Amino acid sequence: MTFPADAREVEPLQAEFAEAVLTGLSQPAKHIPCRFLYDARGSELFEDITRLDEYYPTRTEIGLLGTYGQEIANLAGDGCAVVEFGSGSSRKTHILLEHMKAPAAYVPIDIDDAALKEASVRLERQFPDLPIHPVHADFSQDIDLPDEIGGAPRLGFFPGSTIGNFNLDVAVDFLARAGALLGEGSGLLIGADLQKDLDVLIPAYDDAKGVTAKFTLNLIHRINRELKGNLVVERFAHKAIYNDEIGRIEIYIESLSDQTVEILGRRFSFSEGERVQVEYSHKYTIPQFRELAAKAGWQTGQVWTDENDLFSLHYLTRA
Ligand code: SAH
Ligand code: AVI
Repeated sequence: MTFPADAREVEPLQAEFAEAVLTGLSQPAKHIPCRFLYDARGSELFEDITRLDEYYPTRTEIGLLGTYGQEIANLAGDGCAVVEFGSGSSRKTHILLEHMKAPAAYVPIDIDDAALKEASVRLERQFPDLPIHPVHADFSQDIDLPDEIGGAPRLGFFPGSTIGNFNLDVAVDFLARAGALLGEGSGLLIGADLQKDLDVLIPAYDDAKGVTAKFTLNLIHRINRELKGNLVVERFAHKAIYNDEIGRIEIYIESLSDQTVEILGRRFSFSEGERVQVEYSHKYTIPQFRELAAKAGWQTGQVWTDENDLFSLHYLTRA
């Protein structure tokens, strides 16, 4: 395995965190971009979410990959370099790799270095002959693929419906940049969560054990630790609502009282009930998602769904 120099070193990432928090909390509608939810603890908590009964996306997508893995591998062809966006624990990747014929390399890309390294070491043990080239980077910025993968055909893999965490226009922009990065003739296997009844959707983002709340509120601990914050976590709450008009879950940190806090020596006031938006999770219909992919220059092809129409996996190609 090769660990190239981080595309963005730790210091700039922390400066970006400071800038995002100070700017985001100065706006009339307070917000912090969701990528900052994923420090080492955030990634662990996300893993705990994926194992909750209420959180259907992970097990459903794993089921789809198991059932249709061979069909997917046949579409991708032999000798592909698999490039995974937001790889996290890479828990789904082995299912894909096991079906693929002579994959040329695996390139996991993630903003959380700890998760990236742990997953790469684990996959290296599982696939000792597969070259693994982890890239520690923010995929919302321009990134380069490692030179080592050379001219191998590329299969992008973007599971989990992480695409849903982008606003719709940002999602189109991301898909267009991913297309340019992967290049002509590449494929992209992408998971997209589907619209469904609220009695299934809401508990997936507001579970009985409070794990999702811990994941959201971990951002407060991160602010306190990394940005000299003095926020008292018990004075805030996790709030998940469904925006029916846009078709997305919206996650907020809600202030439980009027209060003033300090971050990096600056004061921020919150009124009781005021919310800081920290994540969106868009839910699509299949035609909506295909339209979004087409807008970004991808050709839409096969779509696989589970028997309850909870989740969809799309195979896109780039001419
Ligand atoms: N692919 C895994 C993990 C999804 S969780 C799955 O399907 O279960 C989302 C992952 O994307 C996390 O590992 C997080 O660290 C990563 N991530 C979020 N925003 C990112 C960004 N802007 N750049 C790179 N990685 C990001
Ligand atoms: C990573 N992403 C696809 C998750 C989702 O379902 O939108 C993040 C998440 N946030 C709370 N629960 C899960």
